Amino acid sequence: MRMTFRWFGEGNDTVSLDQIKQIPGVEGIVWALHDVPAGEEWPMDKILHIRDQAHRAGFHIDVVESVNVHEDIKLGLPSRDVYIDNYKKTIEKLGQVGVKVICYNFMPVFDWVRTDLFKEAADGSTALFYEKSRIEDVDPLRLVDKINVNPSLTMPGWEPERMQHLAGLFEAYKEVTEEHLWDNLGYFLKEIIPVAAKHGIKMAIHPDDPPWPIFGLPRIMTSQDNFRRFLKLVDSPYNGITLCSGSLGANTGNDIVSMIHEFTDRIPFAHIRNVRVFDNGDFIETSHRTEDGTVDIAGIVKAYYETGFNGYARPDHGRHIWEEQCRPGYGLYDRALGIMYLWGLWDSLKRVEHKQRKKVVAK
Ligand code: CS2
Ligand code: MN
Repeated sequence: MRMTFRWFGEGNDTVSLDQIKQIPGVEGIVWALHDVPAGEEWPMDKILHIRDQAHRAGFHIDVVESVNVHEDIKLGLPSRDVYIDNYKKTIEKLGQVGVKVICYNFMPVFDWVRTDLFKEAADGSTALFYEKSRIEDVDPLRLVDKINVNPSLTMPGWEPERMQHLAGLFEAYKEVTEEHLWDNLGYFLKEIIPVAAKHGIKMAIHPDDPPWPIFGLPRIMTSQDNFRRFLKLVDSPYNGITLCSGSLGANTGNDIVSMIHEFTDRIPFAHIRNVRVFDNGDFIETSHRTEDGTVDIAGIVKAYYETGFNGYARPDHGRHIWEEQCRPGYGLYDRALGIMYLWGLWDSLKRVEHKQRKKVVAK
């Protein structure tokens, strides 16, 4: 398990590279050019700028999250070919600077969706929260108005520019079924995977978060069956998964341990975090500790250990604790605690294995 930490870049993150350096065992940052709109080719000078900063701080830049996919590609519009071409050029450039994994997602319109970014827990910490009824009963276009009056609801994928086009986007997606989305994903993969393979880059799709359709928009990266289907779209080691335990874990029907065993050679990147799912379908993000949520983090780390996982991992979202002011879900403290929990589990598995080996040798 090669530990990494997401960093949003200078001026765009409350956490510094120097702080990340003090978290034990972190070897690389997970990065992106957050100011380049989806569909545009990434400029080399900006890529090199981040690379140099990371290298100076002693980190590698092997993992990019995310190179976002333009809506026209997901919609399957004729204009997609231009955006796919730009995507290929970006892959090529990232290959030139030694990137090994590109994380992306294929969620229509929105990235992860929550109803509360700072939901307070009994201990005074706050965390990202999803209140099912608030999403299900809502007309997304009316939700946009609510967000405008309450900026704390702002989420990735909810940028003001995007909001302006929201009505048009919903109109465009009206006719798009899950099967269309599968076709459009297949088309995209057949174009980009050969380019990624040529440059030694593993593409790693992120599950939909939450893993079910919202606002009447189709979502397909949601379950073990669908990931199995996804991997067959292009059966190549360069077509892989970012296995995000928190996203998939919001549906308690998802058996993440089983997914790790089944998809073992196709998981170049692991997001490890916990959530607590309530009986009514609401969920809140918790500490990484197994007991605090409904996701079996200990079982997941054990599954990675047993399958000889040698890919990249990162703690995913964290709570906001010790009064830290930070990007929602992306503070320093709780993610650092998460890393230490993951190392604790990992190292004890290693220790047990060595002891068992010694016993066998002694016999
Ligand atoms: C989120 C997403 O759960 C997560 O990791 O932070 O924003 C994620 O980065 C994207 O969906 C990946 O493309
Ligand atoms: Mn994730």
